[in-house]
Amino acid sequence: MTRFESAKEIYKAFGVDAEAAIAALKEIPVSVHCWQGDDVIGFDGADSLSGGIQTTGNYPYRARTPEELFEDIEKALSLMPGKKRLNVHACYAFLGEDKGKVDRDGYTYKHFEKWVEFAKKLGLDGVDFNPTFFAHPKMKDGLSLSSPDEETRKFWVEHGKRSLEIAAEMGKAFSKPALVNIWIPDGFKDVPSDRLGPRLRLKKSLDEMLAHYDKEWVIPAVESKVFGIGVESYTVGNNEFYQNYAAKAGICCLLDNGHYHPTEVVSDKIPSLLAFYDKVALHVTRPVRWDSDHVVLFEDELKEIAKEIVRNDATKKVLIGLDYFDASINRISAWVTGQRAMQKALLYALLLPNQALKSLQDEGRFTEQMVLGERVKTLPFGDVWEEYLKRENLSDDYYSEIARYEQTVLRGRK
Ligand code: RNT
Ligand code: ZN
Repeated sequence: MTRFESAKEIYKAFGVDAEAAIAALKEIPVSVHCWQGDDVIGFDGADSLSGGIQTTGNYPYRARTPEELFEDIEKALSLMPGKKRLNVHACYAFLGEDKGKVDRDGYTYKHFEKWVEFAKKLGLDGVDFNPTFFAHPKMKDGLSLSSPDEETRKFWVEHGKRSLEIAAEMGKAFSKPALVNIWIPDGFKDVPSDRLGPRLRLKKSLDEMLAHYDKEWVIPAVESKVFGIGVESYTVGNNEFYQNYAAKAGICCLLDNGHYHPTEVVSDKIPSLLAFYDKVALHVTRPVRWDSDHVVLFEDELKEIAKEIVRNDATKKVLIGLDYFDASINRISAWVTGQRAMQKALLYALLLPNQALKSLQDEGRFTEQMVLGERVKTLPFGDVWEEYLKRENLSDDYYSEIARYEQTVLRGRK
């Protein structure tokens, strides 16, 4: 009997079908962010990151050109199991001869066609898109969509509109809707004198942006945040603002698990939103003391997030995207480690006797619920994970391949 066969028997005794878990896992898309490979710099002119977010670390071999980034993404994706989408930011536009002539308010689908071709070549499930409201000279006093300067505000509204148009083409290209996530860094370092004005302007800007968009192929989402580096005192787009906006506008909320107070958890917010929304989007990250965007690891809160997705039958409702950027280690390894952690957490949740646990709760049998909850923590999860990797033609050792790639490809980049 193989280890997997033995594990299957053990899970069966708990009423869990390991084959069904593997089959279900294969169908859950995870959107892989393009921005881990180049420290969130992009192709459209920025040479550093700003807007309250920061990449730290000096590991060499950052992808400096579109070619290098594509090469690295291809390598990283080849080591990731499961169904994958690619998440592209507007600052990764291929401007070509438009460089210096067309700004973010004028980007069109043609500037992103290479991403779509690339994703198709790799056999991905689709592409998601993000307008980039940061690291750009048109940010005025740290504000974009909430700026009191009408020219600035309009510029960013136009960028948002272009982004929704671009995403519609991306959605059509795969016959799968594209998520368009709106995150802005707008906020103040110190105590503001007016907290409402910026929010009213943001509301107006979103209304203008979302007045017309392709409802068939685009899923707009808004991502809230509690604070950012340099904007510690006030964030325009906080949780209350966006949750109410999304509810009224009939769009989606995106929860980034680095964007709340340190003891607040996103796992508990998912079911609250599922009670009201058809879809909920996630940015899965790992905040360490702040929104540090560390590489996602197979940890307790990630397991809780995965449980909420799986046991609420929400694998089609919760749109999972990754959002971390670590420049202190091999960036390809960072990418793969985080994506695999997400996959592990989903498999872990799929292998739990969720129905039995729910029944115990409903019947008030809390002692047994606790005991069963503890017993299942030590089931042979690793053997099922190994089997899943084998079926995906992958090995648990992905580092050897990354080390080889570092030697043969990355080292030549100096
Ligand atoms: C920033 C947000 C945002 C960005 C990406 C690059 O705090 O999490 O989602 O990380 O858009
Ligand atoms: Zn995010």
